[in-house]
Amino acid sequence: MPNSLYVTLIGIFILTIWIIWNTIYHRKKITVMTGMMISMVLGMVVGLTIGVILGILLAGDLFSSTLLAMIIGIAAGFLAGLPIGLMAILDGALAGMMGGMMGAMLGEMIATEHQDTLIRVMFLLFIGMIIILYQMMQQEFIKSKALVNHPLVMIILFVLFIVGYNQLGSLIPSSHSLKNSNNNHSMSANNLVIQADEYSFSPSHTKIMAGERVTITLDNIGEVEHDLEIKGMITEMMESGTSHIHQKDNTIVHVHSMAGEKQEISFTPLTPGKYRFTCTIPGHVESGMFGIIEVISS
Ligand SMILES: [Cu+2]
Repeated sequence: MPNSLYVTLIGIFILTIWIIWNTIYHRKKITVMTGMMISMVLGMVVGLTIGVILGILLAGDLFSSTLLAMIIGIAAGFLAGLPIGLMAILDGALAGMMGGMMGAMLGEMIATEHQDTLIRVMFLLFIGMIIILYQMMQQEFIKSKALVNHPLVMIILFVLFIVGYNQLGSLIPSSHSLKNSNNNHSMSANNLVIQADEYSFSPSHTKIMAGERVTITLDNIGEVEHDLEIKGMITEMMESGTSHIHQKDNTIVHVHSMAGEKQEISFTPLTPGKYRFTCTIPGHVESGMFGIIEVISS
């Protein structure tokens, strides 16, 4: 797991514990209304944020991500409501459940290229909400005079944190590309075999030379049909080919294989760069059927 993701998860954990601790410590001074507000906000933001992260990490397994996110959201709302009473518990647990469910769904559905940004946005929203919540608690019952509790100081700290946080590297584990860079049988020839199954490509990271004709064989070893599409790569297409090539224009490379079949497509990539390839069968890219093809200048 990347360090930035650890920072995010630890940040969520510490802030949640901080709010819960404050609720326990000041429980005698908290009215039912305030307590309900605290548990509701905390349950909802924890559920949502954790839900989005789990939805992304466990992409393709909406059941587990939803269940886990709901449990964590409910736990946060429950614990924040516990010192106050049953009304706050109910409010917090339900908000946590709803947040977890919605977050997991959003995480599952978001396109791969936006996953990183979404986690960042959710985490910063989380911190923003916690700051507002804490300021509310401060006005209602904490009434601390300490300088760090001043809204302005908190906002400055928050902005400094945003700057630092955005310096951190990618949040998304890149296990796919790491795993497959070892068995790199793609560099060798102009014949590239990419295996497809449910739901991944192997190798998912591959390199080809610009200006050289390449043949990609899509070897579908799975149980359902798959395809491979590269968008945005300027190519010179070959006239001849197998029946399953649906060539739209010279910026789309598309090859389709039924279960257990092999189909190939030949083309000459012209522009160096990194291109994403995906399976366009509905739901497959969301489940992890994508990869990177690098065109290296010769
Ligand atoms: Cu597929």
